[in-house]
Amino acid sequence: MPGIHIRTVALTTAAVLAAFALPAATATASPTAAYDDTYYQDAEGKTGTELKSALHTIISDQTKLSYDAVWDALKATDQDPANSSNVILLYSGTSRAKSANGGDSGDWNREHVWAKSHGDFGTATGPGTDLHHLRPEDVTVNSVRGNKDFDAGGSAVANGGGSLTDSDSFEPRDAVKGDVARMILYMAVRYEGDDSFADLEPNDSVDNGSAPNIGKLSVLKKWSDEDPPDAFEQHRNEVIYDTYQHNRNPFIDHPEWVGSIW
Ligand SMILES: [Ca+2]
Ligand SMILES: [Ca+2]
Repeated sequence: MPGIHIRTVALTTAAVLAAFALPAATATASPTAAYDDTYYQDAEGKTGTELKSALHTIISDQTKLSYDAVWDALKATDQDPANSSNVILLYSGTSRAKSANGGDSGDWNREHVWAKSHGDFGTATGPGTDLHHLRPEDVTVNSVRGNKDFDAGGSAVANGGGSLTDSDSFEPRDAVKGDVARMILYMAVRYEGDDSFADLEPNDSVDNGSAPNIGKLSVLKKWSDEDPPDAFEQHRNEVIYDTYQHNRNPFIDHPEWVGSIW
């Protein structure tokens, strides 16, 4: 009965592969679960506005950087895993020399994913220097994004790595859509109007102007689902926590909290 024998072997191989796949997935989640009984202790068991409030208290305990100190911090948080002399540019996705930081064409500069005009917080120590939403980006691409809200659609951004834009919105390349969503939602929880800066909140608009809001929330939630945290995003959360601000982005550790709060 050779036919049956071969089928049995095939099934066994599939079962072995499945058995390997499950522990691997669990292992990926374990580094952040390590913080549940310590860092996130006061958020445990909470949902909705209670969870948001508990997380606000937890992540507001942080070291704050000067805007000048952000340059060197980004060289560490966004270092190219394949080349320690370079950083990875958020929207472009390309690797560029750390030493090419500046304001000229061909340089990279400090992109505020929560555009600083939305709430007018500028670059004073506070939301404008918070590493959890600051990323290296090509000077020209950064300028194309400007202070636009996030939404799907538009035409290709030159050197934007697949990012799109139209007159009132910007769509990042697929690989960082979730990163962008989780950075925006971190800002919403961290800044609640109680430390001399505006209460930052997402909404479902693309014409927010200087209001302390960023859209579109429904699109950001979708992006967070479609692009879960990867090793690069988790690593930068770790570097910010260990070395610089000593606070964490809860949505990188627990992406399911996005749906619980919003
Ligand atoms: Ca990603
Ligand atoms: Ca807020």
